[in-house]
Amino acid sequence: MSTLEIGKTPAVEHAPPAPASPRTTLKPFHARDIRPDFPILSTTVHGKPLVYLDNAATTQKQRQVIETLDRYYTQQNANIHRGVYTLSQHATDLYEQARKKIQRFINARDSREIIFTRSTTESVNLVASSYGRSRLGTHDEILITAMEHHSNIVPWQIVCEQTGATLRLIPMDDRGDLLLDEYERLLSPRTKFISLVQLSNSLGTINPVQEMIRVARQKTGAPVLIDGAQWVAHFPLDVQKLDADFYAFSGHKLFGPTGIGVLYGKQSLLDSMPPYQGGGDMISSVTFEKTTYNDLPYKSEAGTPNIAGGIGLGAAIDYVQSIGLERMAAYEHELLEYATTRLSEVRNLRIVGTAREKASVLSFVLEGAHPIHPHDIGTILDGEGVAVRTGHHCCQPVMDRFKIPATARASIAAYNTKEEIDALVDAIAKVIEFLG
Ligand code: C6P
Repeated sequence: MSTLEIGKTPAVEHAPPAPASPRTTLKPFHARDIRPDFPILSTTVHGKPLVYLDNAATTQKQRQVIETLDRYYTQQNANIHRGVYTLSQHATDLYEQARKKIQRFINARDSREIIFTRSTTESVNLVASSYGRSRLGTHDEILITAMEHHSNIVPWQIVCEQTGATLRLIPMDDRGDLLLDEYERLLSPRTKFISLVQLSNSLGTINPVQEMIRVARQKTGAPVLIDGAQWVAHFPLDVQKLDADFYAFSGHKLFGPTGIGVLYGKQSLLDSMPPYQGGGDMISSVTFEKTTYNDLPYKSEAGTPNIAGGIGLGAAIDYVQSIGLERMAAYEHELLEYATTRLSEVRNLRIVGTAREKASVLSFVLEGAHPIHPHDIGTILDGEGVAVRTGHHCCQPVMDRFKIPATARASIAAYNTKEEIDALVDAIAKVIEFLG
């Protein structure tokens, strides 16, 4: 029953987050403790149980998030920051509570430092457009790594085209580890912005971004943005300890809804930046002669936002915190080691990305006398119910660096199991049997 009772606040958003289920508080963590919370994981594909190993693309959603979205649209939907009526004020409260949950989740100093965006992509574009275009010029350099996702390359290329700044690359070795000596060498008074991926979606490399920020502080005054798209679902995050100036991530890779993302920014920087977009909500007053802007965070959030998405992301964060990211990370580490060992045993399979510190991602190619194209691998795996991503993973320069057109990529989340890794390996054996 979904009768709307205005004024009667659903308990879930106002009470402190309850554990997702009593099972999840048991230690040590195992995937079976949370799998029942994800309805899609018990479905079938081509008559086979779904083995979902494309978590770097997007994670599956748990009942708590699905129910939060359902409740929002059936009982709570109204536009926010606009209405004096109860429903609008309640929706506003829920949305702003979600912002505070995110603040606590990443340990930001102030909830005004949390900007809702559409995605990691939009978060990077916001900083590139607003900070990049207004502050950078000819002779300035922007530093990124050689393993960035396109969304942390192209916005900076656009800034370079518009301002005359130059894009510089921190190279990596054949394992997919950054060359940190080169990084230090590249840092100079010309460096005016640094944008680094924390966990590579194509190689699985964990970059030592805290140390890289520390070194940057010694050598330049350049702000540092961290692309945390892949990090947030796997490890705890403390933006103050990290000392990042900006941090970008997407809700949908953190068990939350699509279409909602976050940009964290230090307040002083966000305050000093011109607005990214103009429109409703981001203004304080408008006349045809002059417009003054709203305070943070609203200055950076023009127009009606993804209200349900923000509230749904809050529910996803409640869920993850009720389990504990440290416990999930320990389990995932063990699973990644198991998967690495099992895949390494497959004849003619080469793992692309063997960095010292890795998480979640296993990219591979099948070589030998008859190399098999990753798309063919993906198609046959799909027939076995195994979902992996194939292609360049929005990292074409990484493919060029490793002189390959594409990889097949399995990426794990906390709900994956060793049995699913075995199913992946069995399905790869079928690929080799058919096409090898
Ligand atoms: N990577 C993948 O399959 P969006 O699309 O804005 O939510 O996230 C962009 C993005 C930025 N940085 C990194 C490191 C990423 O992995 C991604 C998204 C997905 O690998 C989709 S291309």
